[in-house]
Amino acid sequence: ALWHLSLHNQGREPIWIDQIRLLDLGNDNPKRQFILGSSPQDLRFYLNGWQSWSYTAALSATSTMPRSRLGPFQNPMVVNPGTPLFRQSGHFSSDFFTVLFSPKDNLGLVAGFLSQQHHFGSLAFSITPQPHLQVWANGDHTRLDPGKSMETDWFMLYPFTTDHELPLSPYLEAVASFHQIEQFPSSPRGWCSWYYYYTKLSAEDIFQNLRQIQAWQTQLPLELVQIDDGFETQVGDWTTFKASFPQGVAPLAQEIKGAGLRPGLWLAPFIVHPRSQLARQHPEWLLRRSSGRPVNAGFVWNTFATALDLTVPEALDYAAQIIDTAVHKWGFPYLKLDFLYAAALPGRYRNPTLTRAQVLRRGMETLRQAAGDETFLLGCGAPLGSVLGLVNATRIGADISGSWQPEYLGHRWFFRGEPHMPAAVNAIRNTLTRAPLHRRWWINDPDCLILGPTKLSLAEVQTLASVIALSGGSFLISDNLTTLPPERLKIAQALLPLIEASPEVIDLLENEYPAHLRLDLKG
Ligand code: 9PG
Repeated sequence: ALWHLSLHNQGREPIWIDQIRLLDLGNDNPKRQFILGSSPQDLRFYLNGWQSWSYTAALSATSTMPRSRLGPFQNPMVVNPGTPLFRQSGHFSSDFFTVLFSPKDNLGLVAGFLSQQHHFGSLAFSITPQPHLQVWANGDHTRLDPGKSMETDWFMLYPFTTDHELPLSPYLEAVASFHQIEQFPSSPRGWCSWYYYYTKLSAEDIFQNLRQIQAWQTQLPLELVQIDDGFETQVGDWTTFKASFPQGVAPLAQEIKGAGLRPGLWLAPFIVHPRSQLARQHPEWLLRRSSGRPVNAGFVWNTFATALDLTVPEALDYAAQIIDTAVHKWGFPYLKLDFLYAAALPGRYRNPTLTRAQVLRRGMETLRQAAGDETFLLGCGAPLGSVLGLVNATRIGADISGSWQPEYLGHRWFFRGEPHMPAAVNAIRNTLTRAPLHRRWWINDPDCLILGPTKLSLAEVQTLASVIALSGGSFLISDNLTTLPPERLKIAQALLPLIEASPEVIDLLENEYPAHLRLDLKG
């Protein structure tokens, strides 16, 4: 017996499926029903997480959505408040797009929004009481004039019946063309300070690693030196520097550039440390809950962070100023812009007529304008649909770490299975499940390689490094290069040539993509 998949608009308010202009289907399919195989139990659901770090995988229809057990510590960061987290098996949600697929019958359905300019689009699929897909644009205005109709984003939906083509391609390409994404730079190859030094970083550490990169220029030709978190006095206070950076970061940019390399800098322009000067001097720039307390942007840097309200013009100006300073005054042509979701938390915005998605999108447009078109922007902690066409690369998974499974302060048991926390296993999963986005929407950033001795076994280090290299995305080593054992350096030397291929070669490879490397939702 064949069963039907139907789109309907019950159960969640507000749902605008009737206002969404279905491409392809038009009025030809008034019942919006699709035959998707003989048994709902055979279906797979592709669950796309909201932002860079969010869990993404294809789940079987009888399984349960993974969710964090850390509640208000994690969820403000990685979960879209407008997308439900189901606890029952057979109930799933996804952000921006999804794929339903029956490997047994070789039938499937791709459903997704073309943009996130107005709303964070959400999708939910349940196999009971009968299999159905719900699609809605989050109605998240803090104040909506009654009777006023709201614009939403285009939505695309199509069935596929064969594995002779990449089923996601028409969707991914439609999204790219909507955002006029046409060409991609070559994938960055370099060094990043974070996963060895964390915030205990000094200007001297940057100099020493730079010297090592120069010394290895022939055996390991890197081109980017990216300074991560740890130079600023506090997250939010971007123009005051820690004692370990006595001259700030501008001389480092000079030095890196002088060595023929590209200087990169980490910034998190929308998130605010509660004990920063910024929070103290401009309490009116902070996004607040209805209680008046600043919003919770998640537990990071051992505190509950908060965020700017970008509908306060001075707050948005401040964020843009920092980008302008980093690019044009300090001399960084590469910026890693992190914790971008923080601009779109639920709260009492000064301008309540904008949706959270609009606030973030406008914030990102402003940052791109401040950076100029020539600057390489990497989006991190970024709701995927919101940065399309505005960044050159996007982090597509959780942070890697020196341990395979998530752990925190040495505790493992409590954090086991956490889906979005820093861990090699979480980074690798998303590198695989979001591989189709690479060079269609942006350059994928699978996060850094950690080569040196950690809790990871040598086999785990090799696995992590191989997955990163084969992804074709950014290839950044995050070790103390001056103490890296030669046999660990060899891993990077063996893999780097894969990334070095010119964009032309990569395009050619992709056009001739071997069938066995295609996104295989059966697997
Ligand atoms: C700098 C880091 C690095 C890293 C980024 C981001 O879930 N968490 O608490 C969480 C904390 C930090 C974090 C990601 C998640 O890392 O991804 O590469 O730049 O900030 O502070």
